[in-house]
Amino acid sequence: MIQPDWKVAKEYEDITYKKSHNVARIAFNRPNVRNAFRPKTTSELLDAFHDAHEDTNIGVVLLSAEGPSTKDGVWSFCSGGDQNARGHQGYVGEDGYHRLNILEVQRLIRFMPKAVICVVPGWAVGGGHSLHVTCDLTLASKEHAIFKQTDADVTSFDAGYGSAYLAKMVGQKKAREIFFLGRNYSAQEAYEMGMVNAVIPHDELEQTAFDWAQEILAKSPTSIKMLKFAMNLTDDGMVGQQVFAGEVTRLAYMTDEAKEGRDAFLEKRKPNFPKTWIP
Ligand code: S0N
Repeated sequence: MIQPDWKVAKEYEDITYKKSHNVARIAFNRPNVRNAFRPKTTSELLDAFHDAHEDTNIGVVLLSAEGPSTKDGVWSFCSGGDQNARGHQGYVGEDGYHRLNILEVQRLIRFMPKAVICVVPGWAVGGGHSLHVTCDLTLASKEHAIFKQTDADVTSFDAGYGSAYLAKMVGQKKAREIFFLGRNYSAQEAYEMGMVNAVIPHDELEQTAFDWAQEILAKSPTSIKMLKFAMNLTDDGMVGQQVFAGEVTRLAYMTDEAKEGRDAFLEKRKPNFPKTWIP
């Protein structure tokens, strides 16, 4: 078993961002408000996810949370949008503008060409619940994880991946129950519904997530990327096809035909493609 040797990748105010052994760990760091996100938090998440996306040494990303709360010792993953920052058109940043940019974070996770594992040490609520739904895999603390959808309590709802994709994951009836009743679900209940991959003793959660990451890192990177995009495709429509198609084009660039097509153009001659039509 490899022990992580986390090195700070970049300093932020609302999140922590570290790297070790080809794994990036991005973690919420507002435990005293149950890791609610404000526009500053989402801007920092976008920056860190973008870095992890671009860093060719990183193969797996963990989305986790620091904690517990220093006020009452309660663990949380994320309690969604910070209701103190909420205005009439979205969440208000330091510049006074209203934003809904957690959706951009969801899209970065969804289209990241690497596996993203959600590590849930406590409350996963509202937009925090939706983030776990958007990640590729979810590991949850046996003792402290609680899954809950409050979107309909506060009229701040995710009508995209958080609800519609959740319904594909746990079934229509269960997803409607989660959103319409807003009850608490334990890690075990979430596992039985099919929205959590494993229930892990709290003290072992972070190491287990790192171990899962190392297992994925041992696989073929192209296979992981293409399988992720293939599984996304049917739910992501033309955008899913675009993401998948980009990778198909990349593979085509590696053929002799592609080399000949480019060279012929640059040499101002007709292309002479190999006369082989592989079935
Ligand atoms: C998480 C809950 C269930 C925990 O309950 P508990 O343990 O009893 O703790 P509390 O005493 O309630 O909380 C402790 C302290 O933390 C503060 N706090 C907690 N959550 C938030 C929050 N979301 N915003 C601001 N502060 C929060 C408490 O106020 C308390 O502070 P002190 O100690 O000072 O009293 C419970 O806390 C809870 O239910 N929290 C609210 C959950 C919630 O309703 N979240 C919002 C849900 N909606 C979204 O997230 C929107 C999704 C979204 O972002 C989105 C989706 C699609 C399109 C656009 C958007 C978008 O809006 O951007």
